[in-house]
Amino acid sequence: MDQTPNSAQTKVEDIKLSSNHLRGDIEKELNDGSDRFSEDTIQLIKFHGFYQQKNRDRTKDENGEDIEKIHTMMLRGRIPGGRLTADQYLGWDRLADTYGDGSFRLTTRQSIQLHSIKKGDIKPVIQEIHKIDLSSIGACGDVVRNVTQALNPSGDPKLAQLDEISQRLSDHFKFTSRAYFEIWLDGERIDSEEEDKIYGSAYLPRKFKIGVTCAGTNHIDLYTNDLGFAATYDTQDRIDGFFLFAGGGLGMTHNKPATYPRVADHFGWIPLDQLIPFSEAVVSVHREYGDRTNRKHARLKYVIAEKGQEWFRSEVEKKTGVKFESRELPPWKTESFLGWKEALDGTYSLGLHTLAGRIKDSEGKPLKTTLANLVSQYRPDIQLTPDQDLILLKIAKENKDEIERILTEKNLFTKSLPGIYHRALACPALPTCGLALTESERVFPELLKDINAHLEELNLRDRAPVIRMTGCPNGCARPYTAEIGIVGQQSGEKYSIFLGGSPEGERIGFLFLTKQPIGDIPIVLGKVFQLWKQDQDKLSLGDFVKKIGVDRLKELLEL
Ligand code: SRM
Ligand code: SF4
Repeated sequence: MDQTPNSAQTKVEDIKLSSNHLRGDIEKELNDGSDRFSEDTIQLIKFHGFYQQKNRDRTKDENGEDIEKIHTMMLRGRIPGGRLTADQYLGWDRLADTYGDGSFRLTTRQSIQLHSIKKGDIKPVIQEIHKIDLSSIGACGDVVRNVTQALNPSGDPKLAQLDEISQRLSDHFKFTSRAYFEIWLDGERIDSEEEDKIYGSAYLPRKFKIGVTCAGTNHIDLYTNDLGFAATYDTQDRIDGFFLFAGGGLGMTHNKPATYPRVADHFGWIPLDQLIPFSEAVVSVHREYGDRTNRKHARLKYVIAEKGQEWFRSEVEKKTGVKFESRELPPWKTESFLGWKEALDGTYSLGLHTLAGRIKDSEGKPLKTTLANLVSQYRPDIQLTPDQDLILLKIAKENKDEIERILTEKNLFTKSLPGIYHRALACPALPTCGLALTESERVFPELLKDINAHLEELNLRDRAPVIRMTGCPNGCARPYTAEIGIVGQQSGEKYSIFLGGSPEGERIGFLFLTKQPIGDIPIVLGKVFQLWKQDQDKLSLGDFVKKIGVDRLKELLEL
């Protein structure tokens, strides 16, 4: 693979190429006694699954003097489809106490993040994760990230076949460098290594995301992925192929129209045996044509948007030697996974809403301890969800009432959760995210409470829209495909509001207002809800906004 350095390329490209297959100086710097890695090494540790961060809250000591920021690490797991055993869940839970800040976080890609790990503790953390048969390999960095997968609360055998599919994709795109095993797991050292057959020595120009689901069900927000597969089934209910989608991605920069969120295009149907060849072809189009001179423009979505769908289709067909088949895509109709569901084998599952995925104990809500106790005692399998929630699976009927009693008593479960909470997401933002312009996760509960008050007042509780919030325009909680997206824009808690995404996530919402102070957001949304309620068509909020358009909406609201 010709991936020689070129002067126009970004520095990250040089760092990858000269890293000796992702080793760089990681090991040397790990033992240098400081709390941080160097700028170059910061780029490489991402491939090993962790980021260097600073706590952006801590600026002064008790005497009011500026304090030097302590660096800590945030580590993310590779957990295809968010599937965990009870022991694996408990492993993460323990790590949060031993090495983290006593909490962990379920992510929007069905993974787990541990924050506040000291540099010197990264190695034991990775070793502990290895002991529970998991890793953090390629959870971040310019490679295929955690593969997401549709949820299966009722043990549906059609959906269960996706376990093998997401695992196969995840394994296939795991980088082959032994660096991870050498550095973190004291694996055997080898003198020379062949370059990665999929990634080459420069890896991808940027991150790459894959999600798998079955046609008609969109828990994974399929259209936001670089590559998405929606399975179809033969007459015996066995997967026989996939609709293939490519070119989704959400990152943008405010006021820079050259950057934009984009939903993936549907390219047609491929048979089951073409899953890996087509995946490789799409990844290699990204590798070959992605812009290595500008990381803000390096995602596959820009290649497809600029070179065109027909160019992309023919490029992929040339690489695979197989043509996409044209088939009609069935409509999306995604069922909620929250609450109790009876599974086909007579056991039960419980979909539990967590609000922004933070698993911690807080006053009056001992979520972390209660979950750990329940998982230890009843040993459910677990599936993490792309909505930052979790599903406890395979609960025996006789334990159902007791589990519900415990969770209800601890204020962790209610059968009457208002609709606005069901699919609400918020990214971590401050204080850990170095890119945050505003708060998100920490202000979200209060904001949702105020927004919900308007819905309740207007009797719209059962028609509540999908709402998501982020602390910057990168889109980690996928605000642009939500019906309401609130996106951090400026310090001082000023946000852009996007409206008009669809409940099933097939389109990008429209920019409605900019630089809105957080306190004004519920008020303005309350006014939007009033207009929506008067509409005779009884559409979802997103479809209503699309129908009348944001400009007309602003006119009607005199904004
Ligand atoms: Fe993200 C960067 C958190 C899903 C788009 N994302 C970051 C970083 C690592 C900040 C950084 O680079 O320093 C954030 C760490 C914050 C912290 O303190 O924990 C971060 N992203 C997250 C998570 C944890 C948000 C969450 O609420 O769960 C999600 C982890 C997913 C996982 O397990 O792998 C997460 N990020 C996403 C998604 C949603 C998705 O993939 O479904 C997106 C939008 C889809 C996409 O990729 O386009 C997303 N994250 C970004 C971007 C913008 C990329 C771009 O194309 O411009 C960045 C910035 C970057 O990469 O430079 C980013
Ligand atoms: Fe950080 Fe922005 Fe992602 Fe939120 S959306 S986690 S603020 S990068």
